[in-house]
Amino acid sequence: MQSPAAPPFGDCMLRVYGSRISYYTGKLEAYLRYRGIDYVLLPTEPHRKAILAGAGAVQMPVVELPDGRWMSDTTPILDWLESQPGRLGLWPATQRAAPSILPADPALRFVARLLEDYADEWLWRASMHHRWSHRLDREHASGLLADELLGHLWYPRAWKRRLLARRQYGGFVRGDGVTERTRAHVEQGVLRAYEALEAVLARRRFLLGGRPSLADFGFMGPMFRHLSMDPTPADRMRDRAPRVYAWVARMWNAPDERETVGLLDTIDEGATNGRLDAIGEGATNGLLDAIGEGATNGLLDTIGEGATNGLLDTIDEPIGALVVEACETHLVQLRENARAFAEGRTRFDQDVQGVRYVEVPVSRYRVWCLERLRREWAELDDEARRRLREWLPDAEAAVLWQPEAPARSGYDPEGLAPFNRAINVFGRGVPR
Ligand SMILES: N[C@@H](CCC(=O)N[C@@H](CS)C(=O)NCC(=O)O)C(=O)O
Repeated sequence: MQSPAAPPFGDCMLRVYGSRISYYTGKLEAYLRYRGIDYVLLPTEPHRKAILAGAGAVQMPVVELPDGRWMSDTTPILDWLESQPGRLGLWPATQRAAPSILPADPALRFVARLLEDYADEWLWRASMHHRWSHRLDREHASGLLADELLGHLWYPRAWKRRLLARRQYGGFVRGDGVTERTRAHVEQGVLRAYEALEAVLARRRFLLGGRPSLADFGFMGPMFRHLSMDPTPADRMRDRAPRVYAWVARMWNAPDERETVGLLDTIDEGATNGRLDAIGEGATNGLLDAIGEGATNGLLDTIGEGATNGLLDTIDEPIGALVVEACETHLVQLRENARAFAEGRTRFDQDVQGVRYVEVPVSRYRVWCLERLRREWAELDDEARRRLREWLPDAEAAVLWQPEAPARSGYDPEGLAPFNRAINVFGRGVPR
């Protein structure tokens, strides 16, 4: 079957291959919108050959640059894009002097990286379970994907939907350790994340301050295209985590949110300022809004105008709770996965918060994730480590600083990511 040609690039426009309901595509799109970087979204499947040749692996998203280079993996993609404000014309002029999405404070920067990885790699299982285990959600997602990804194939639509649902449920739900024994824990993991996020968002508009950081973009993976859009978990989110629901919309509306970075500056200019009315969300003026969000919000924004530029410079209680949850779940899985990889196994068992997950698939990519976090830790100064260790639970977090790495991934040894030959998180895409 002939693949349709990708449309020509506009000036400085990225081609993002993915899906409009994909986890990581949503994360990347939120970032591109925030920075005002132009892109066109294309489905992966009709372009499989070109993606394999260009990026090395078919996954969502994969990005083709106007100069012919390919990028994959949202974590290094965001890092690279953040390092390019003045080059290639990708960043619009209005954004070139904008502050980084990484906190200036080293301990907070580490927190941002840890939370991004937790959202990327731990909440993935729960998000797949919510999408593919319930009939309503399965029907919703399989219909959308059949049309979007497989629309160019002549097979009957019902057959495509069945194929997709079986692949996703078999590989990413049953095949990733979601069973009668673990299901409750998988679902509680989302509720625990909601509880922590609700506490954070009661204090400020974004996770680490008055504007989005890397941690916010990480959480857009699970929270946007899955948990706030799939019918069953979206009901649950509206019910249990309305602030998270509102935050998802704020993140998607990020171009406007850029304006709120200087919240106090705007208030200083007086209540007649037009922008302030917009921030005021209705009858309240900007000043009341700022106070209404709690004294700490205004305070953080004030501090933010200095060295930290809108982001926190200390770990507070609600962020600390999220960090503990990430260590108890995600770091345990990273450690056990790495040990199993070192032993040459393809499946392993793990105990997470007292619940046993049996026969989960080993991921080489996640060995690399652990390597990256350990490298970040190794680069911290003593003061940042001391501040972090006040929050990190020793038993689960020691894998970050124990002298011997539990395994070596051998992936991207030259440090070329996101321009290296990519690998999938699992095998050839889906765990087998
Ligand atoms: N680490 C990658 C992960 C990308 C990824 O795994 N995407 C999923 C879909 S959202 C995928 O393509 N899975 C492979 C498959 O289903 O074949 C990233 O951050 O971009």
